[in-house]
Amino acid sequence: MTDLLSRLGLSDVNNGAFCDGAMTTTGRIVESFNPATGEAIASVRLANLADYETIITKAQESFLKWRMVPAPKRGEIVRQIGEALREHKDDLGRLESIEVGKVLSEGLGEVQESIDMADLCVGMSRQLSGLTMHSERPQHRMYEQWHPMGVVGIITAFNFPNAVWAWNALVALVAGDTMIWKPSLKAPLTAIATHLICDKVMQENGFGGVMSLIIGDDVDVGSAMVDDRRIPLISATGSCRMGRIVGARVAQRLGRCLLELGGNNAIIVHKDADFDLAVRGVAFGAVGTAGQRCTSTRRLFVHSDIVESFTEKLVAAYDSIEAGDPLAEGTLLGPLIDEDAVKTYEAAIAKVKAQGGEILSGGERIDRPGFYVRPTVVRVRGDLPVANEETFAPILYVFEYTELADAIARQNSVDQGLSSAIFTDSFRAAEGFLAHNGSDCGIANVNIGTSGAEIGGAFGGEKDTGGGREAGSDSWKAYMRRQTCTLNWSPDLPLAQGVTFDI
Ligand code: UN1
Repeated sequence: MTDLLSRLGLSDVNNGAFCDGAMTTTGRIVESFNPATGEAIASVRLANLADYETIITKAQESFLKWRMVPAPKRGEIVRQIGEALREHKDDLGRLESIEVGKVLSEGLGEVQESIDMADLCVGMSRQLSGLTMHSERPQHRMYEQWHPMGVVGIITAFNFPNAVWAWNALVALVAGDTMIWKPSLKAPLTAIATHLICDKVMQENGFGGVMSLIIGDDVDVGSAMVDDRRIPLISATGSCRMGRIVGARVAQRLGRCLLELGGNNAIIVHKDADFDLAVRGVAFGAVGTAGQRCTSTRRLFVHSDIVESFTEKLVAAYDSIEAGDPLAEGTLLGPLIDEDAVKTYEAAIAKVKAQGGEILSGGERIDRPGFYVRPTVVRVRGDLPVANEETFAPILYVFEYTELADAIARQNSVDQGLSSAIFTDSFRAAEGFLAHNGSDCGIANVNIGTSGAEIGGAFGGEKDTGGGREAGSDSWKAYMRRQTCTLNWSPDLPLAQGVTFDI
């Protein structure tokens, strides 16, 4: 362990702020725990408001230089960041498994997601293109161009402590922005290691200060960032509760917000679904990452013709899943992040029982060190209000339906709108699910579960999920400012809309 930490530039007690190198922080000490054992890994001395002030000043200064670097040259530096992440993939993925309890293939997969982002952003750096329009005036030209925006504030959650940063940071880099990253206090070591790997590349290229990291409390550092007019864009990933606060505060100063918040994602298993495919898709969506993805599957709507046989197969699959050491080969189920998460799981199970849900599998804490719970399947007949809540744990609520339209309506009936899926071999059912009156989510899949999206698409969702889009497609537009330009190369000054003003 000590070797792994030192290879990643970490020590027993780490500074909580980095801007063109480590800063010396003096705040309270926060320990990061291995959720599989409950043991401390290493700790961080938190940063304070004075550190924040140093960082924002430097981020603004660095912006003046960084924005003038041609985008493809910025892309070339992002290519080098991708290489550095490749080089450290194994160590970083392992650290993530240790710090947040993801099974190793998911820890490595997350670093791969960041590498994929780097590759995407290299190409993106040559494609930040605007439209041209035809002017109504003779000898005039109209077009749109995209400029770097400034300092971007990136707030991330514990569950994707590497890739969600990369979704934002690498796009912001090619867009010409500088950035301040505030990670979750539950996964600070992965954040420091990620920052050190990537910022080394920035420093070697003469651009230290473009990327910075601040680990501090929400009440001072988080608040300062959210309210700071020097940060034109805050991109925040986390709970709906957090997003409501951040969204309102940023709106108060008329700043721009990119929110990627909770989900209460459902899979519909239609009567003609391929059973094996559907069981695997549902199990990965609901049990993978111990149900701690914003895209985790939380609700299942199964056609009444197959509900008994499908549920039986699913429960058999659940019963075969053993919890284990996230680093051990073959482990499918790791721990929840901390004791609070176990309490939240137990509180939800208590509500299930009180509200009349039938627990078919799981429903309790696993008796071993760390924060393990049994993945749980709940059969719902009638109403179960707790199923409308996003519990960040592996609890799956199974409903039955007869009409597809009804299943889609019930799927859409929750507050969040992140991810959704249908398993079917019917072309009509699939298209119906994807139609304007189909799924209301930002992500809608056919014969694929709700989680594990590729970075090439825009990622995010509607309603209480916050409406933001990160990662691929044209998400880069959120990190740049648009400018509409009209150029007159005629000897006259005609006015638009036929207005005359002759003096
Ligand atoms: C998250 O849980 O916040 O689609 C992100 C997925 C991953 C990202 C999840 N690519 O499940």
